Amino acid sequence: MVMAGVAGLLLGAAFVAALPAGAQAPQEIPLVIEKNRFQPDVIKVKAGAPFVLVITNKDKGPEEFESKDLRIEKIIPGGKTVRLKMPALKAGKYPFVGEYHSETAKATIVAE
Ligand SMILES: [Cu+2]
Repeated sequence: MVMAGVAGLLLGAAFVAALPAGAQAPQEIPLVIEKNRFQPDVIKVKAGAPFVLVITNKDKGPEEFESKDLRIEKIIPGGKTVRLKMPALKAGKYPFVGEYHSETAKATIVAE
């Protein structure tokens, strides 16, 4: 019964592949830009799990989320919310800035 064996394997593979998406949507973490600062300025995430930063810019002007370590640059228009999908990170600290106000807009993602 080779066919049954193959079908069983395929079903098993489909089941396993479907699990991560269905069982665990990536964690959503709110991040606010206000008065040219990030709030909070330390974001703790689980190492090895992708997540979504939900960034709301309460200022009038645009800001740019920029992390050299993560090679991410994303403009957040004034008054808008942008969802930024983040990759699974190894344990460590990942600083980022708001490039347009990098003197004040400084924060860190801590994966642990
Ligand atoms: Cu930039």
